[in-house]
Amino acid sequence: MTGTGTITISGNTPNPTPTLYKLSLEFLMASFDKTKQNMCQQMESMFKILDNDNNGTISSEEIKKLFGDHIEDDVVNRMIKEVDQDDDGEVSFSEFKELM
Ligand SMILES: [Ca+2]
Ligand SMILES: [Ca+2]
Repeated sequence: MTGTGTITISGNTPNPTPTLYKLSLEFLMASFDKTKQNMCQQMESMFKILDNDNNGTISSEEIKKLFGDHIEDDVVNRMIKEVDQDDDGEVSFSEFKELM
């Protein structure tokens, strides 16, 4: 079989125009903002779950209550120390947010 041996490429290879690129970038940024907002809300509800007595801070007791026997005192204290910026032994919401 002796064909023509040529492969014809239909000339229109789509080139992303700068405008399109900019648009998709803006779209990406917009969806990123939404995700960020979602994450904030998730963190807030997570914080509320952890803050058992609703006093606005998470104490080691509250973390232990949540994890039960699955977590050692040492681990809990280390966790708190890492985020506890004002060194009061408890994690406030602003300290908690720094985790993310
Ligand atoms: Ca609390
Ligand atoms: Ca603190």
